[in-house]
Amino acid sequence: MKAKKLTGEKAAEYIEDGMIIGLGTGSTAYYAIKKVGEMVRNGLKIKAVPTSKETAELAAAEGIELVELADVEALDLTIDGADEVDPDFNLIKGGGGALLREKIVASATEKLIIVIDESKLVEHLGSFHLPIEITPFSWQYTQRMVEKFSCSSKIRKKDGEIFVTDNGNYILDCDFGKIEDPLKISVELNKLPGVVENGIFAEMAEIVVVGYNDGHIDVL
Ligand code: ABF
Repeated sequence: MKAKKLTGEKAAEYIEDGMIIGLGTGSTAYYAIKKVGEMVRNGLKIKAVPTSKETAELAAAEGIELVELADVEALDLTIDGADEVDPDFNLIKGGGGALLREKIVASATEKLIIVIDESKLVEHLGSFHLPIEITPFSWQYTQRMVEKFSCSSKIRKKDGEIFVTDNGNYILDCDFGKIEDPLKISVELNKLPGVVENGIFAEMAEIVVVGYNDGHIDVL
C-alpha cells in the first residue's frame, strides 16, 4: 500500500494548472486521484476524463471537475496503473476491467504516466493473463477464434456471474505464455470481429513511476 500511495502521489506532481487530464483506474491510480483532489481543493484548476465509472465516482467525490473526452481536443497527461510493464514500456492492462476506456483515453493523451509498484516490472509480458474485451454476442465463438492464437482463455466472472464491463461487454483472460511481440499480437487480436479491444498497450507509455516497499521511488 505504501509503494502505491507514494507512486500515485508522485505522478500527481506532473499536473499543472489549466491541464485537461485522464484519470486511470485501479488501486495505485486511486492514490493519484486522491492527491489531485487535494490539489484541486487547494486551488489547482484542471478538468479530468475518467477511465471508468468507479473512477468517475471517486473523482467527483474529490471535487474534481469531470469532462467528456468527446468535448475536448486532447489530454495533456493521463495517470494510470498497469498489471505488467516490460523494459520497452509495453504494458498489460485490464486486470481491473477498464481496459477499453483506458486505451481510448491513453490514445488521446500527450503524456501517459504509468504508476506501479515494483512487482509489475517484468522482462517479458505474459505472466499476467492478457484481458481481452469481447462482445457478448456468440462470445464462445469469439473465444475459439482467440484461442487459435495459441492461448488458453477463461471468461471473467464476478460473484459467479460473467463480469460485464462499463461498456456492456465481457472479458476473456488469456494465457499466451511469454509474449514475444506485444505490438504484433495486439494488432492481430483486434482484427477478430468479436474482439473490441485488448489489454496490450504497446509503445504508449512515456513515463513509468515505480514505488518500492522500502519507500523509494524510481521515475523511468
Ligand atoms: C488499471 O490499473 C488496470 O488497467 C490495471 O489492471 C490496474 C492495475 O491496478 P493496481 O494499480 O490496482 O495494481 O489501470
